[in-house]
Amino acid sequence: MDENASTLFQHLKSAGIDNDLRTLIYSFASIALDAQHHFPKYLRGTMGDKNKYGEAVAALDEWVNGYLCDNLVKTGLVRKIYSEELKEPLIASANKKAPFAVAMDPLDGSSNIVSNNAFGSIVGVYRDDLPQSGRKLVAAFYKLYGPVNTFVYSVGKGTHEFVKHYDSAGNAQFYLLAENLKVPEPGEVFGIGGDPLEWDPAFLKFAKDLFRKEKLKVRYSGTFVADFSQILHRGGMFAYPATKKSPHGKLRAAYEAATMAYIWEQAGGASWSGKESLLDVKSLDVDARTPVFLGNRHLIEKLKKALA
Ligand code: AFP
Repeated sequence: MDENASTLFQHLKSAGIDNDLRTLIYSFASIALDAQHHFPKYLRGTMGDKNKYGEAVAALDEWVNGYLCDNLVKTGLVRKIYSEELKEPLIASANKKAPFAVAMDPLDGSSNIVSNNAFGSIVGVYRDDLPQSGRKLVAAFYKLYGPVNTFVYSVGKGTHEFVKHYDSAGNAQFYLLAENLKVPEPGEVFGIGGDPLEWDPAFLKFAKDLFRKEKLKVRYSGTFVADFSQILHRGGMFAYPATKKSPHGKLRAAYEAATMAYIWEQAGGASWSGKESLLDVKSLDVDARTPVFLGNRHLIEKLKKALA
């Protein structure tokens, strides 16, 4: 890492965004850093309840959601939080006039907790209330809790990546790792979720061609943020398509897909839901799922033809 690299704070200061948005992004990055110190206490166990998708809730899911919500409210900048782990949106009654509504997946990839593989937190920031399409995002960011901790954000002026490291006083900071990341061409890896036996035959044929003709290699971790980081750095495609059993796919449009598509398109990639860019998906149901395809532009063009 370049020891003179700018910090996230400095980078946001020169990003030409208003003070509130800058403070929210910086605060979230700090909150997520603090949260991680507590992870060892919550690595085992599940809560009795299922979440609104009928999935088991890990102890860490529940704790991270609570910690992020409480601390986002404390910033005074968020009036409403929509979370994958909340049955109803959280209305911050003390912040009624606050500028932002937030959609988040507090702990993306919870099946990886027990095996100590990477997982993350995904946050999309809106000025207008949800439901909204991703076109209305004013900021999108994620934290990847991996072998090192990275934080990636976009405010519509490129996609920038930071890494946690320590300043000379021993305080943790995020330092700039890569500015204006661009999806590498021609693309190297393919992260694919779901059961191939359940895929639409047209998609299965397309997927085979990505191996045969495009020579992509498989990379799949079961954490969207981690698989996204692979394609952001290597190019290629991430897909979680519709299946016979799940015609809308698995990933959540507002909590995962739109936010990551924003970051991806800002890095020069293209996204697709099977019908439109993931940034155009607008459902009246904030909890809706969507098929997800993120890829190098030429791969998404091929996909559109394959699925037409
Ligand atoms: P959680 O946010 O509930 O942990 O969901 C993880 C996820 O939505 C996404 O991160 C992965 O890409 C996908 O599910 C993994 O699903 P499979 O276990 O079906 O591969």
